[in-house]
Amino acid sequence: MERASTQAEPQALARGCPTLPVDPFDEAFLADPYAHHESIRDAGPVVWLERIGAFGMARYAQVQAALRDHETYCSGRGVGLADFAKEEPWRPPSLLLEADPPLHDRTRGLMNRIVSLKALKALRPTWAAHAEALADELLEKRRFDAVADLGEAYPMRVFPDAIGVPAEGREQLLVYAAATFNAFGPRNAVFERGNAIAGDAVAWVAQACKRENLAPGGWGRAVYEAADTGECTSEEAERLVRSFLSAGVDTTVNGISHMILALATHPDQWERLRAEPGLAKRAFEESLRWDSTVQTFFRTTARDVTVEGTSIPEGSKVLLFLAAANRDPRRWEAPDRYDLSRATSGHVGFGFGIHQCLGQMVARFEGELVLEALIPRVREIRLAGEPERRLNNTLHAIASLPVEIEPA
Ligand code: 8QM
Repeated sequence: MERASTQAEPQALARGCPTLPVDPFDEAFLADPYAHHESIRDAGPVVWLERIGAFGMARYAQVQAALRDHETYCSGRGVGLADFAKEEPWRPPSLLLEADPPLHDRTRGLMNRIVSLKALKALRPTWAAHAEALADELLEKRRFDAVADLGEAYPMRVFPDAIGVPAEGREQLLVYAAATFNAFGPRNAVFERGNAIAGDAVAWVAQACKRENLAPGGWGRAVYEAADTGECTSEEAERLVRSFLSAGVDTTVNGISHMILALATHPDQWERLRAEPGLAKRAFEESLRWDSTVQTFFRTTARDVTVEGTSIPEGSKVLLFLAAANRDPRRWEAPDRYDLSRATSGHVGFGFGIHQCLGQMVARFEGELVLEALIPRVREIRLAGEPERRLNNTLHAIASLPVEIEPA
């Protein structure tokens, strides 16, 4: 096997930082990003990625500092490779993810009130019952695909109903999300493959975001109710509902799938979790640190900035390797180990700063409820075949994960 570090050897210091020839969106990289992270982290605190024409940061300290400094590292020019100041966005920009204050703070404030702890607590009994029913079905099967039958099945049973989207055609949410997350990368073959089949999904999502198609009592309708009180316009409400549908599915699908992968490949940790079910929260959190679903996001510099001696001019794209930061040995001890003893706080799997994941409580609820259903029922989880990857420009995604479980 060719060593990733050979490929990423620094070539020059033209910009005051190492230039790397590695393309973080080519298929070899996307198939196994963790094989490449070390060479990027070790090259320096800032690198120039000549293949994509962007700076990169892969160490925890710099990634976290950039996320914290939203004035220097803005989001309004896009969090993908495309600079919205120069290029047409793939879709009308998100009013949350691809917005800066003051717009961002207004939209974020109203969305935070909808996705409140109180709202989640109201859903908890239903979501717990779904998790338990699903766990019983999986025990009947014994052998199943932890992606299709659990990672996808669970969020698809609970999340679209919480938003209130139509039942017919919901599978389009997965197609839409894959295309959306690909669009943060370059227009490479991975993007083109997803985009070629996304037309129907884009149209379905656009319809699902309309007020008349959203069920009363759901979070979708609640956004329009905020429009009624003047907190946003109804056009903004439509696009904010789109944010729920963009961000809420493929992320939790792969988060739950990776959590199962972590536990299936670390049987000692599953045993410990069964002995100490109170560790369920940490088990999910550590799985996000260990394998971060959202691998990367870009920022754009809103002014000239110097980082550890490297001058980054205004208008530069900077690729933040969240997943590499979450395994930076400068920050984490034995970072490649999935370890329930670890203090996971500070991981950047949900980002950091003002854009930190709006749905993080939803994701945690889902992850924990799945675990709480499995822990008392399942003695052992083991791989029953090779996991298959699904390449995506932003997400670390799994296409299938064959597992076998033993009843408790
Ligand atoms: C990623 O459309 C949006 O607002 C949006 C899309 C994707 C995400 C967040 C927001 C981080 C999960």
